[in-house]
Amino acid sequence: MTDYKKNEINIFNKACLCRAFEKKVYKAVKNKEITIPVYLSAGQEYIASTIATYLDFKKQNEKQIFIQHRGHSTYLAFGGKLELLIYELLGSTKGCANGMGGSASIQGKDINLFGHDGLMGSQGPIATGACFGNKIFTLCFAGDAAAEEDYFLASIGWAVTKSLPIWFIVEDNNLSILTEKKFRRNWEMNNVAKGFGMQSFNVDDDPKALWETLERASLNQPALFNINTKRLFWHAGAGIDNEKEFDRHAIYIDKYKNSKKQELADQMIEEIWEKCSKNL
Ligand SMILES: Cc1ncc(C[n+]2csc(CCOP(=O)(O)OP(=O)(O)O)c2C)c(N)n1
Ligand SMILES: [Mg+2]
Repeated sequence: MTDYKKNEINIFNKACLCRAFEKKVYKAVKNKEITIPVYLSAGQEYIASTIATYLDFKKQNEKQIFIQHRGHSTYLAFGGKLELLIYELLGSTKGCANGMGGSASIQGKDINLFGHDGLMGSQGPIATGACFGNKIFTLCFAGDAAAEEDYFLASIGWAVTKSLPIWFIVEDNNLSILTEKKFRRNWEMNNVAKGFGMQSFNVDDDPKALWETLERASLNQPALFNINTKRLFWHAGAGIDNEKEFDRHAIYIDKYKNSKKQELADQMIEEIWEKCSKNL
């Protein structure tokens, strides 16, 4: 059995948790239990679920993670505490960012995950600077638009110049709010990184393809992964731009339907959510 095959079910389990969470948040926004802006990551969960499972498998335990606004799945897939995220979205001081960060700026102190400040792409120089300072293996997540920012590109240059152990993960949903890449630029991130002399890859968020791509990169060298994905819901809030959007998770729900993992995750989230909301 390949390493990927051994781990596919672990990736699927994480994706079920992420999906269950986002479905619940969607409902909570609709019924106005949540009133702050939320950035749902449903549809994109195989990126974080695959990378987190891969790094667990490789025993790459020491790491620091920098994210941006669409980060619920990243937080959960890397082991962030579920209750703290629920409290955060409900505005409680018990939340992972003391109820002050909201969906856009979640923090994961116990998993070394640093939330975003709101300036698109700022996590590029911040993650690179942190990695330059402490040399801890670093993951820097960014959207396809955030990664376009000049300071983000300069960070890639510095990371490669100093051979830092940092992986840039570009979650390329082909959208900056509603503007597709083709209206914004005629170049691709992986080619820019390659121009800087960095290992770089362009791959879909298919977990097997992504796993095999991760295996080609070195954990102690800088790399950039441009990962093509699709968000299922609006940029912010609970709504659907395009009903016919491809949903990768549906393939795995069907493949593992006997496991009932999604139903179990949905039920678990409902129960924990209910407990948290009565205990703000
Ligand atoms: C410097 C800066 N410019 C513009 C914005 C407004 N803004 C917030 S999110 C966003 C789009 C982000 O797109 P991307 O990085 O691809 O992430 P996605 O929402 O697609 O996951 C924009 C333009 C901002 N926050 N910061
Ligand atoms: Mg985008």
